Amino acid sequence: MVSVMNKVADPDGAADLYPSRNAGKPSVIGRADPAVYTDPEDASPGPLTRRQLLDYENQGFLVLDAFFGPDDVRALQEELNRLWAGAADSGEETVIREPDSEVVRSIFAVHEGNAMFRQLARDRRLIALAEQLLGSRVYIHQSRVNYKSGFAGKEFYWHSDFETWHVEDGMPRMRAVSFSIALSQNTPANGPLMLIPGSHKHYVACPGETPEDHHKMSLRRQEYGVPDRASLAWLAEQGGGISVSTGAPGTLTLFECNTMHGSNSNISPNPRSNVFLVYNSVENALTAPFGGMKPRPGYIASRDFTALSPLNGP
Ligand code: 6CS
Ligand code: FE
Repeated sequence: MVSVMNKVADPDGAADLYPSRNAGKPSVIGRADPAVYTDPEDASPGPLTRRQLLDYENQGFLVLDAFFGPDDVRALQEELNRLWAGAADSGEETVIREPDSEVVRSIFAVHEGNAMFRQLARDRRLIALAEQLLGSRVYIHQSRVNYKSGFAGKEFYWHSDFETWHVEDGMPRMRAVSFSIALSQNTPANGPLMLIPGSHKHYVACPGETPEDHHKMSLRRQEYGVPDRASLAWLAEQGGGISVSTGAPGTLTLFECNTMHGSNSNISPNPRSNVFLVYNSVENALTAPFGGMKPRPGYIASRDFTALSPLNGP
């Protein structure tokens, strides 16, 4: 099943270790990067314990319950609701609507357009976590609020974020991490994040070509850059199944940029709202898209690589 593709040079001449969407058939490529860029045996302690670092390296994700307290959660939920109300009739490109309705699905670049989420992205604890995992200073590659409304919130089909960020944004290596902060109850019934343990160790090269201005469709319903069913079945078998990230508001789920994940449609009455912050290493700054297309807009893939300094806390 696993076949290693030839390495293909990218537009800048550096070897493309992770070619995808450039051949008819799908394939699974071995990962060439660590998940944790600091040595778990390193004596200088960081927010994550040696055990947690080893679990993240092996699983490709970690779930930290009650990471944010009730006061923080309430403030973020009120801000989320304010953003939602303001987006209803908005024509902003950062507002993404469901594929078959005008219901708001996501709002991108909240770390730039909103003071509270800008501060959240610079939370000292989050930056310390990202720097420990990525072994360097970090910046925000992408932020978004996903609403997954009751009854109307549609699925996010299985995908590796890195596959898209590599092909369409020019992210060279696997040295980024997504932080998903639950701002509603995430239950088995309202379309929670599903992850395949260990899937980050394999890179699934996807079939097909990337359409022009793909993001105008993919952020509503992604149909390119999605793995084939045989590769997905193989990953799930290798990983021992599928994990579901549930938890109360304030739960923090950290998942590696290449961890295969997705979520089902929400047919429950209750929304599944999360804010996502993607931290990339400043040593992994975007280059030209490896797929050869023009770069996606900055509200989806930031090209401000300035290292973040923490804003709050001791
Ligand atoms: O294309 C992207 O960058 C976005 N698409 C998905 C399904 N996950 C990552 C990100 O939000
Ligand atoms: Fe994703």
